[in-house]
Amino acid sequence: MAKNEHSWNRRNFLMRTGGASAGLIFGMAIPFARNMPASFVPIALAQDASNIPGKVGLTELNDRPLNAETPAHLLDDTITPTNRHFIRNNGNPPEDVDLNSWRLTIDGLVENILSLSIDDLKNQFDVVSYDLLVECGGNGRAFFDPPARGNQWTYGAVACSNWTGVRLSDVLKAAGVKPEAIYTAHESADTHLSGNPDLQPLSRGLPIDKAMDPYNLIAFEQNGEALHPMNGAPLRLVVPGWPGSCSQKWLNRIFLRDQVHDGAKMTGTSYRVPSYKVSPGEKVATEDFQIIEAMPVKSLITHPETMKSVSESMLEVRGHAWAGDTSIKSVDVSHDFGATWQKAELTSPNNAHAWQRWSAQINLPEKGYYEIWAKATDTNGISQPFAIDWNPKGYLNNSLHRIAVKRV
Ligand SMILES: Nc1nc2c(c(=O)[nH]1)N[C@H]1C(S)=C(S)[C@@H](COP(=O)(O)O)O[C@H]1N2
Ligand SMILES: [Mo]
Repeated sequence: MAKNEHSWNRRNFLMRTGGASAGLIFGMAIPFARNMPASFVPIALAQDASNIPGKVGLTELNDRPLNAETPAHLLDDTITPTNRHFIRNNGNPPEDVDLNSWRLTIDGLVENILSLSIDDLKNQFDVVSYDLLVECGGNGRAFFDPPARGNQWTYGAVACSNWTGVRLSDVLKAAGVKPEAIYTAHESADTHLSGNPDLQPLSRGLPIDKAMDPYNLIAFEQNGEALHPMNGAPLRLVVPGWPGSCSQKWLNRIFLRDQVHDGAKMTGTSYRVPSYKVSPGEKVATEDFQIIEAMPVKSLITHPETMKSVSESMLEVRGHAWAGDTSIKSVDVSHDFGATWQKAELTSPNNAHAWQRWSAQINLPEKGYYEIWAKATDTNGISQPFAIDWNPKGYLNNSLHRIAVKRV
């Protein structure tokens, strides 16, 4: 909490002092100051390291439940190392996890109830590995104005690790989904923060069509090793393209239902947005909220690190871009507050649902403070917006990423 207050104060401080609009920042000239809108906030975020075992350089937002994000420049790898994969917990993770006695039950509206050990999964189904992107639905919430309650994620509640497991669709087929089933429901071994054993911290589900996407994995390995305990060891779902909450960690049960699943964090305003456009701060009735499905088009600048000083005029800028259930057509970058844009080079994804790398060489014409902005466009021609599409719980912020660069 204290850290969030700190960054809010810092933002307010920058807005109040108005240093940027005076054409100076950190004592440096801003060559493109004339392009900066009034009440514009230059980027300046403090970063804290945390001490979570097996994680390096994450910024801890909360310790109970544990929530930690990754600074953008530590997400520069094509495949996110496990020690940099963010953590989003809604409850208390299970302790003393035993790999050998772990069972995954598939029941509800199925022909055959299954109870599978991790070895059963490995022996009875195709084992596949994919690079799959997981992004929290609340990534970017910190920038909502008026603020939205919840973890104040900035940019780093997103990662693309290499996951190994079996296809969710193969396991569902083996169980034999009955025709009346329309939704999956997922349960796990983590416990509710209140300590009440009758409550679950999170139990999400998927419409059958999405559940049958061959890229959804029941994963037991992350980057070639056992899952990190905070990323769901020994078994989790990875459902790319949809909010991270669909990727149930510590998975021990999937049951099939003939109604939309109504487990913990499926109803009310959790992982839901108004079904129509609202203006910032508008009150919306709970019955007007709908479940978030595919995540929107987005990009991240992972190099250079924001606030870095560079001495050359030519600067390599790079990052990733992704778009829910579709892919990226182009990425454009600007170094003059959006007055002009240049096309970045873009690679194909390693597989469907992986993020795509992009890079650009940018010419900074003179010494001073610059911002680099990146804007991705998906294959449907939809681009990232400049302004946040505000909603009460602060979900789906895909406004374009900006970093600060000082040419000295
Ligand atoms: N069992 C369980 N699964 C969970 C959660 C949780 O709290 N409990 N959090 C979800 C949310 S909201 C997100 S964004 C992702 C984050 O995955 P990660 O912690 O491995 O990065 O896990 C999801 N799976
Ligand atoms: Mo999330």
